[in-house]
Amino acid sequence: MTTEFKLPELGENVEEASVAGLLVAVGDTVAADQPVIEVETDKAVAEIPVPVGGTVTEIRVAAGDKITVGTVVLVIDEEASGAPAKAPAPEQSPPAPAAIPEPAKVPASKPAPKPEASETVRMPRPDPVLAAPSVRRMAREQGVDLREVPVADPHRPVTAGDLKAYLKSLEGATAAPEAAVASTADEETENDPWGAVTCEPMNAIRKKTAEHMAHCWATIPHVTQFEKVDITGIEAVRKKHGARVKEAGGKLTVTVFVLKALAETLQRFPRLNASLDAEGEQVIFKKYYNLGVAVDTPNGLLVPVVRDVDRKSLFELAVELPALAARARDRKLKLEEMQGATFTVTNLGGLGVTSFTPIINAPEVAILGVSKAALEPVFEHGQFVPRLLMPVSLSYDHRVIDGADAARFMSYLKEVLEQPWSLFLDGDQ
Ligand code: CAO
Repeated sequence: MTTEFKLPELGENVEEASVAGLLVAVGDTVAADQPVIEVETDKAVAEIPVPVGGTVTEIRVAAGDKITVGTVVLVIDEEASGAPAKAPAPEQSPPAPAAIPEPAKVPASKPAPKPEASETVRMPRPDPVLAAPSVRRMAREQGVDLREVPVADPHRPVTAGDLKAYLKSLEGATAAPEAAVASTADEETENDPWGAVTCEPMNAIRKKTAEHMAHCWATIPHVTQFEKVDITGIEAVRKKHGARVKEAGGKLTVTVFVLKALAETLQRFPRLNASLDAEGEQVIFKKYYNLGVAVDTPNGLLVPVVRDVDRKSLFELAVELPALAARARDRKLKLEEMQGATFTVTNLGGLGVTSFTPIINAPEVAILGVSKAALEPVFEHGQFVPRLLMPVSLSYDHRVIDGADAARFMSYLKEVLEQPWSLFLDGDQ
């Protein structure tokens, strides 16, 4: 049975996305829930999994395409699941061996010589040639210029099948394609004029992060203010109630308190819960408190959003945050879970960082960085006492927020974080 896999709903008001990359090729066997395509909206990059397993028999989109919800992305033959790769449909077929020019034998790690000219390779090719990241990587590791891989239709992406056929034609050895696939796990060592280097292609998340960070850094006049917050009281509440939260599947970490305190502080200082319109002429004040939380994942930085933090109890947040972070790390986030933030918090304290200047996540106008809490002697009532102090840093957009606004915001946030929290574990503030 064949199943057409269509682009699913991506989130509220998101109808269109561009294809950032294809993670499979025709002939690949996929499992249910395996990500097969990376899509990008103006806010995020996400990998979209297929609901069923089988063999990919057709791919109907290419990297760079703009597609809408409901577009058929690829076709899966469910019965062929686990079976050897099936021949692609005729119109998608890689060129038959006869169409491949007679190759010269070359070592797999050396750049391949250009094949003899043929009808197939002479056709105009888009530049850069379309291909999934996995195919590009395989080509790079085999020293193959993708423009040299013969394809029947130059406007569809070069598939792993095309590349394997080309490699096979070059090497004349049946083991070559398998060797090519296996070697994709290794990094290729090259030399620049000063020594050995290895190259790693940036994945879609990394590319999006790079682009977004460069935009934020270059366009927002940042100022960062620093403060130290006494979280000795928070630590006591964490110790007292941590086990209860753990039983409910949550984790009562300091980030949870910071989220709650931020929601309270942002209500008092609406200028920091705002954005600047595209023309830079209006400040848009948000009446909701959705807080982005930077999560460090094996694939790069992701910023899922905890919604309506002002309406949730500490307890609820302590259950929601680790689940959200786990979904981010397992690549299970939906696009809409990364959209709609009004302010972002980034906590590097758990990683031992003692201070840093976070970059504002546009279109937001401020971000709070949290660093590592440590016991410090504090002079109180004529003597030094040990207190747990946590450094925080607020970066703000100086077009919208003045230094004095930010100072008042920080001072209030400190006050909220230093309040007796145990009163609020279950209830809303
Ligand atoms: N000071 C001291 N200890 C801290 C701390 C801080 N500021 N923040 C967290 N910790 C501790 C926690 O208490 C926990 O210790 P225990 O397990 O002993 O209780 C440990 O560090 C790990 O915390 P956590 O990561 O499980 O939970 P969290 O709620 O504090 O953080 C999250 C959640 C998602 C923010 C975090 O896991 C994460 O990914 N941080 C990295 C964010 C990041 O990459 N930012 C950079 C963005 S710009 O590149």
